[in-house]
Amino acid sequence: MLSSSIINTLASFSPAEWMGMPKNYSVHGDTVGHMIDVVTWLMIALFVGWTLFFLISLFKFWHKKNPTASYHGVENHVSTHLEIGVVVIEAVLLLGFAFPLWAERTNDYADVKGQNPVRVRAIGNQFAWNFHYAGTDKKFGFIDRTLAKVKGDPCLDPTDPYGYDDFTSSTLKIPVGRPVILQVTSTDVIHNFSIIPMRIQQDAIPGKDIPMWFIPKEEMITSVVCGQLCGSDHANMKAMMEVISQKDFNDFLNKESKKSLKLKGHDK
Ligand SMILES: [Cu+2]
Repeated sequence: MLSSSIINTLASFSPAEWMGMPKNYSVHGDTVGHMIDVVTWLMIALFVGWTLFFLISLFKFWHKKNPTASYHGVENHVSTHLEIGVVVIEAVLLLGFAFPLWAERTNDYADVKGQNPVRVRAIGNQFAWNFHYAGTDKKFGFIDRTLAKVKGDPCLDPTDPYGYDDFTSSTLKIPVGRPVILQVTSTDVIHNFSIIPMRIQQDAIPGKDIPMWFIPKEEMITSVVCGQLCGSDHANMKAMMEVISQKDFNDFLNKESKKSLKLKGHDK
């Protein structure tokens, strides 16, 4: 009884969260969190093991006790067995945890596209994020990357009517409980769009719109950061993300779309 309760306590303990990883807020996030925890346990074991080995070596091969060097080296095979053990654990992590998780994510993407997802383009630039919304018509205007004039430019073709109500925001606002597909891109160098509380990140590559998706479970406010060293001010490359109610999200869309139509002179 006691041993099973100890095992249960250990299994529910998250070393990654203990070391500062924020709580999970996405539907798929617990499986990713579990994998991060298993990897963290392995790293803790390796850290403790290597530290002990270092300390034992310091004392065992102390100069005073061993005035002449040994030319035979290690004769037993403990280190070989340990190395094989680590390789086996790493193979299990990759084949047993990472691959199935990745397969699940890519398989589910087809279903998510049919579940009325919210689509937003996340545009990285040195050193900020810009979020491009399709507006109330839910259709993005034609994107022509040769039109890029400023940092984080959504590169909208001004002659495409689908783009008239498109707008951009420096805060990422998304509704709770609905799949979100973010199309991640960049207008300069490679960045990485990283939402730690949603347990997801994706490289932002100039010239490509790469989708990443998740379903936020609760209303919350957090910061989204750049996860790829991208220049001198990389550490300050962050933006706010707000998970809000569907009603608040609709109000936000309507208000910003109207503003955009007015600004571009298409509000008649
Ligand atoms: Cu960056």
